[in-house]
Amino acid sequence: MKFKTEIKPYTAAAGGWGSLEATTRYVFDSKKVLSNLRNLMRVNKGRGFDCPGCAWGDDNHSTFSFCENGAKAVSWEATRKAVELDFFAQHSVSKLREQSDYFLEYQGRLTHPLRYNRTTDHYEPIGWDAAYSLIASHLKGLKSPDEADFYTSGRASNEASYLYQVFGRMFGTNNFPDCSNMCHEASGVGLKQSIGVGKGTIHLDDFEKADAIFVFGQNPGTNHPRMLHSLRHAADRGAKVVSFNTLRERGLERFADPQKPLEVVTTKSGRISSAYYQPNLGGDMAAVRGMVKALLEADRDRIASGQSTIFDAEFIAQNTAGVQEYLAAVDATSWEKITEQSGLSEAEIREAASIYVQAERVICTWAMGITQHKHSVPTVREITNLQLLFGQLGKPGAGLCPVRGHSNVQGNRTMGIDEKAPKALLDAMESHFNFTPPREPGHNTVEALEAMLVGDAKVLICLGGNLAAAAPDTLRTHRALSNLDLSVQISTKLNRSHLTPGREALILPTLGRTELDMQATGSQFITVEDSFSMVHASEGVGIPLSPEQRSETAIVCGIANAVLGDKFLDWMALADDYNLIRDHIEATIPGFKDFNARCDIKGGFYLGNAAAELNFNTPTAKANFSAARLPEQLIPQGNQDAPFTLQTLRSHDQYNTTIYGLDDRYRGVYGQREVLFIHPQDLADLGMQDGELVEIETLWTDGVERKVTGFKLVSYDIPRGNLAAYYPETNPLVPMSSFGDQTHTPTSKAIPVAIRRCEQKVDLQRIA
Ligand SMILES: Nc1nc2c(c(=O)[nH]1)N[C@H]1C(S)=C(S)[C@@H](COP(=O)(O)OP(=O)(O)OC[C@H]3O[C@@H](n4cnc5c(=O)[nH]c(N)nc54)[C@H](O)[C@@H]3O)O[C@H]1N2
Ligand SMILES: Nc1nc2c(c(=O)[nH]1)N[C@H]1C(S)=C(S)[C@@H](COP(=O)(O)OP(=O)(O)OC[C@H]3O[C@@H](n4cnc5c(=O)[nH]c(N)nc54)[C@H](O)[C@@H]3O)O[C@H]1N2
Ligand SMILES: [Mo]
Repeated sequence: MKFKTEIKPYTAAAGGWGSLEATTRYVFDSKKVLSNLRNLMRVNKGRGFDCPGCAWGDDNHSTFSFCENGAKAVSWEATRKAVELDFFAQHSVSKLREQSDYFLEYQGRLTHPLRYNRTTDHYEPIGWDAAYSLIASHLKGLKSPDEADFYTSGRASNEASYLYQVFGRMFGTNNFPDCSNMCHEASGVGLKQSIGVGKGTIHLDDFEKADAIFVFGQNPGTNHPRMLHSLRHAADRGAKVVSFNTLRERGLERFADPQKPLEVVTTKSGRISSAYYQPNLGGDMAAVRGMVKALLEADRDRIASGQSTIFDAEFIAQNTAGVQEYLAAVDATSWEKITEQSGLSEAEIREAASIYVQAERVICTWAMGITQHKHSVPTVREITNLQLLFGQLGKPGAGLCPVRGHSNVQGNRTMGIDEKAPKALLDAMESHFNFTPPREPGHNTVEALEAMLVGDAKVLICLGGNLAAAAPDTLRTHRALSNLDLSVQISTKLNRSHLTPGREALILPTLGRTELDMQATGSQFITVEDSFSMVHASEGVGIPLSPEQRSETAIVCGIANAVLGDKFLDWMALADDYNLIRDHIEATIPGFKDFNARCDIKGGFYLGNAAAELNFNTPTAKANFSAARLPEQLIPQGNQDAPFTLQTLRSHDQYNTTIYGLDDRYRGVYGQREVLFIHPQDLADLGMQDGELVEIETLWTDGVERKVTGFKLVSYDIPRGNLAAYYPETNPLVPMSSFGDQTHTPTSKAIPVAIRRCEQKVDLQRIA
């Protein structure tokens, strides 16, 4: 595969022609054009299937209910290309390891269960029953159930993930590491401490009522394209959209709506952000603290001149605890520290504060730019502090909105995929299923990897995902995975995790959400939960490529049955009829009353959110202000003198570790991924030029060398001293021991690094 490489600034708006063109290119590239299109038309409509792209809600207003990146996700899954069995006969695992992630997934869908043969270094076909028996013999042979880890990526349905955790707990462990541990963990932890519930408090239609929307550390143009519609409509009716992002992201600046045919034809684009601030990596807590400081000063001036307070005094008095300690912490934070740490000027921060205070109803959204830092929990809580001061909870058009990643990652948590499950969940499991669940917290993702490294974890089962590429510290992660006795990957496509087998390994090919799931009682649907706590039914339409592929739910039941038999549950009956699983969910998880009946509600049903109704399930029974100090340093620990801080992020042509293509259109990068964005003045100071190749080295405290080479410098609108490069190519640079306080989330947005010129120099085609 050869790609033309160039760097060419993108000048059009996000989401317009370019976007539709790209969508069709992907659809037509894959082999089954017509059924692909039909699939797309049904995404998020009627029963149909839920888009596997992201966790944004459904708006039901658009003619085409899909976005460019949703279309890529669907057609990538719906490909008719299959990895044939002779592929594995031809290629050894060691040989495949030399291939790129793009090459691996490009081979098509996995269609047959496979077992790794260590002697020949090849995967070989195995029958389903033999595969289940192999898993059972390993699990039953463990000294303790805690030697097993059950990983979940966020695509699994409510039904599959619910049974998966029931099985894991009946087996005897709480070891449920998941992708959320690397993603929005800080949102859950921070929000729970502040408002008693770890989820967003708003509905999708609140975007139609907000006067201002503050978007922190998020790139919706690429990662939540349907959110752009909400932002655009809000901007059109005069709401202010304020972005805090270290990079200038095209999708946040301007957006042409592909759902409005006229705009597409004229390429007329609307402005999205009314104001755009570029804080330092990790500088958002200081920026928000500064906004509050400015507002507190303004408030004191008003009070001194006999006017009323700008804060929502009544809300604060009735619903919150700890405001005095918080305001004291604000007073104790100097402007000097705020501007130094945020990288924003006092004038910029005061301007953002004045936009905020002029809005009656404010929504704050955020994603990985907020959650993948050492001090992410206090940052989430600082955003919450600001919202609490103005009573932005419990009213329409206002609230808190962590925008989730994987399409059902929020649902997975609701279903009990949680290594430190709340007591209520374990109690419900115990009384409903009549077994004694383990009570000790289990491994999160980093702890699971550490346990594998030292041999404390011996069996890993992965319900989706690609831990080998998604986890930090790639070399250590690979060593951890290959140290396992058995690694089981339930997957749709070939990926890096299949190439880091333990002593034994299985690949179990599964159906995707877009596909017909036929079981003994007929076609089954599953359910998912979006970022707005809406639960929807989803039913696939595509004909599976192979009769050997099984649904995730059926696979979980097959494994559980092989390990536990029908001692607690008739697993095979559950696999035959998912309605029965939903009955168990209804009996054990709050919010699912009449679950099966409510699956017919068009657009789904709302799970409810106590905090949005001003009921706070915290020890104080109030919403708690957090009086945390700003961190001493933005860089986690290690070498504080590191010349640069690197963030690792997503390009436009990828879904996490799935690489669809090598372009990042909105950032002007084509045909390549090994690029490093840098401020032009930093480039000049280094005596280097655009297009030169560098090696990037992490400066850390443990003496381990972490380096990647051959990254092409690209000057970009980014704060001085900050760098950006794509994930997963830069995962070797993220130390496993660098993670968020209280979350263990790898600090993927704050890696202290140095860069050095490499041998080769490449000329860049730069078109102004
Ligand atoms: N097409 C597509 N859709 C996806 C995904 C995908 O890979 N592809 N992944 C899904 C998943 S799992 C997730 S979690 C989400 C991720 O969605 P995002 O969080 O949007 O993903 P990232 O690419 O990591 O982008 C982080 C953004 O935050 C900014 N940023 C980084 N650090 C900071 C900071 O310290 N402060 C501020 N203010 N900004 C910062 C970056 O410049 C970038 O714009 O998307 C989901 N949707
Ligand atoms: N450096 C750095 N690292 C990061 C991040 C970052 O920003 N920077 N982001 C982190 C974040 S936010 C996340 S969420 C994680 C993502 O971590 P994961 O969720 O583990 O990774 P994915 O790349 O989403 O998983 C892709 C694989 O899932 C399988 N798959 C796809 N669809 C299905 C399905 O329907 N069922 C099953 N069973 N399998 C399926 C395919 O085989 C595919 O290869 O990565 C984290 N890692
Ligand atoms: Mo994520």
